[in-house]
Amino acid sequence: MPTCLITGVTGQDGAYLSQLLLQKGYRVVGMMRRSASSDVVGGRLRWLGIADDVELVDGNLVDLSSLIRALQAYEPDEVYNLGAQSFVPTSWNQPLLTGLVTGIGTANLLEAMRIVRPGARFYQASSSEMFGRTRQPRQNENSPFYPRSPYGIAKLYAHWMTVNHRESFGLHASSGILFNHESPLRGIEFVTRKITDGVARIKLGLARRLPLGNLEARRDWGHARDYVRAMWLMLQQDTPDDYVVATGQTTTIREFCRLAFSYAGLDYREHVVTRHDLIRPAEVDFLLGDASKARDKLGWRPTVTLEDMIAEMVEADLTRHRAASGAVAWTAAATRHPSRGHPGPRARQERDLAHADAPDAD
Ligand code: NDP
Ligand code: GDR
Repeated sequence: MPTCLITGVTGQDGAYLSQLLLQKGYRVVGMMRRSASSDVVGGRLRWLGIADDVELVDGNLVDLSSLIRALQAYEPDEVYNLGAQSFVPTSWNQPLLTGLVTGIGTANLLEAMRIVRPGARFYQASSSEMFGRTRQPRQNENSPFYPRSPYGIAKLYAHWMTVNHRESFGLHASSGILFNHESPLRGIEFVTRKITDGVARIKLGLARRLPLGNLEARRDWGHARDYVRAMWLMLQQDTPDDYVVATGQTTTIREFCRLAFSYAGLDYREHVVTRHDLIRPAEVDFLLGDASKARDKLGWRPTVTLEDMIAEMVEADLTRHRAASGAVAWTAAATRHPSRGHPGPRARQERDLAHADAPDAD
């Protein structure tokens, strides 16, 4: 039975990747950083019903010794580095932390592998944010990088460290340059989930307005379940390499709003308001990925349409809010609104991080 180690196992992709690898017969070991709210933190794994099947190891990307110990203890065949400070707006408020976790953290893990487990295969979660202010109509593996945030810059460092460890030391290290991917397990602060959560709240009479920032930015959105399959495929290749993973379709935030609200029989123009403090100091205006290399070499293709993904996300948020009056659910969205009571500490923290992302409750 092959063993994998996943950093960022408590995040969206960590949960779906764990599910995929368990289905494929892997022993799945997930690295989890210590938290005072660990009962809430593992909620995505519980949502997928796999919490008891993933072995959790205490560790942190900024602590090299914890990475070395985890590699020594579990001797993984494959290591997936999904851990990061991944929210772009936070990276302007906490640029040094973002550099430390998202950038240096990757270098720590690569170094730990070089020392302890040089024969294992390594996946780095690189990002389309590295293309940033792109001038190319479609971005592929050869497109120039121009990151626009401390997050994008940290990811670029991590990306090149991955390439460099492959070329310098022969590590089987691959980098997936993934475009935005979403799901019902997406963090509430990211725009798609913020919108589907807002749609559900407005539909159920819990809110009337949804404040957003720039509605004209374009993103190439796919489904996380499809994208974690691409990660696994990369590590099954004889030769490590870098791959863009994207749908090849780009959509504005405005159009995403229109689709999500109309799915619930609502008109977004009656509910979405622009809040200027949600507009970023530097924006990535346009992303559209060309995943032909992943298609040709990995046989990877996306299977979920944007419309189907939006439907799945709105339905999940409606279900969460309907259930919220009863049991406490995994997410801030649910813990924040039960019976309009006080938000829990983690919900408050997430709301603050997202600049009071919750729709107006009046
Ligand atoms: P999430 O934000 O949902 O998850 C991030 C994970 O990283 C969480 O498990 C978090 O733990 C963990 N983490 C944060 N800091 C540390 C640390 N110091 N040490 C160890 N773990 C840490 O991200 P996604 O699942 O959406 O994305 C997975 C990866 O892919 C990230 O690296 C992201 O930057 C990258 N990416 C994501 C894309 C997307 O569209 N989703 C696109 C391209 C790249 P905790 O639960 O404790 O906070
Ligand atoms: P992004 O995702 O920055 O692309 O990074 P996010 O969903 O946060 O923003 C997408 C676009 O929506 C615009 N926007 C808003 N965004 C948020 N979060 N909240 C709002 O209210 C809002 N209004 C408009 C943004 O300006 C932006 O243009 C995600 C993360 O998962 C990264 O970790 C990953 O690397 C990239 O995707 C690919």
